[in-house]
Amino acid sequence: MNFEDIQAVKNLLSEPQKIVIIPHKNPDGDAIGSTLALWHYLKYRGHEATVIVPNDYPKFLKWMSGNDQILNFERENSQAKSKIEAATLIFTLDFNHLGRIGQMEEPLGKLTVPFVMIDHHQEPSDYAEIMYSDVTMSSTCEMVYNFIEYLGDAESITPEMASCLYTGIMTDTGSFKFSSTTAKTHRVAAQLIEKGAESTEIHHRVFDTNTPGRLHLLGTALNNMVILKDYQTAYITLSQEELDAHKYQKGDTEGFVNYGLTLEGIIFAVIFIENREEGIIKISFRSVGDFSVNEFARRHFEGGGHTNAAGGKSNTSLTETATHFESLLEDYAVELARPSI
Ligand SMILES: [Mn+2]
Repeated sequence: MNFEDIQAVKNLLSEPQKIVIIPHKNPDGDAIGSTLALWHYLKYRGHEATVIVPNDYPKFLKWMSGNDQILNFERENSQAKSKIEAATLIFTLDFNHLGRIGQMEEPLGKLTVPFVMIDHHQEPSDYAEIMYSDVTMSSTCEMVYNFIEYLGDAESITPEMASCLYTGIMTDTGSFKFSSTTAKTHRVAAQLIEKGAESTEIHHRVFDTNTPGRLHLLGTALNNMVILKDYQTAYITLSQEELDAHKYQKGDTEGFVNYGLTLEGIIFAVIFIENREEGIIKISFRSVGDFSVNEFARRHFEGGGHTNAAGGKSNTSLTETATHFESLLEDYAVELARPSI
């Protein structure tokens, strides 16, 4: 954030505001952790603040302090709408395009109040008056930590806020292993532990919450894995039938895509998940090294994200999508034949 932006935020926050804080649709650990930490902070600063999520999120994120105060735009629609209409300031966190918030795009598009964006995804659109956008950051939670520090308030970070921020940094860095993890990321994490984040407990709460159904579904996913050695690529398919057979719950397939990358010599991993209700195939892409799944997802599957992690979708069947995907790889033969790190 540059000096002017910091001054502008200080100005905005110098008077009590009615603030709505919004993460992207299908919020993950970074989205929930960053919005709740900022919510605690803004309340501490004397503002009226509300976190409104576009839709529901997995149970393993529902333990964070302030979770019970979050409004779900789908479930508490009229309450959420009136909060949005009354807002004097909007924060959007962990996304950079209003298309990422589903049905909430409509009421937000009508607002004339200032927006503040805090985000680390590529190619931000320009809806926000104040943009703290940095694609080199590990997570929005690391940025919210910086944001509070820029405002001179790092001292005000409570154990609750520290736990929220630690959660998002931990989940968005794949437990501090992705290439976006810097020395600074570790320093921020260390600060958060010093401020009261219980790292062991947070790991346990987020990662050790498997149900038998989820582990069996993982078994099916791994069985379905197709390995394309020539392209150093591995992909997984999961049909709606397979999800139903294992009593699929939201969040159950979280992290499955990463298993492909644990194979020796694999640098590109994908999972295709059928969603019959929405009539689409949801896709997650992961890579190691400089093969950009962001570009791949943008170009072929109506998606995007980061260089090494992106999402997308397809409107054809599961089999057609997988076949189409395989047919695309030829064009990337050179990039996908490079030696991995
Ligand atoms: Mn993030």
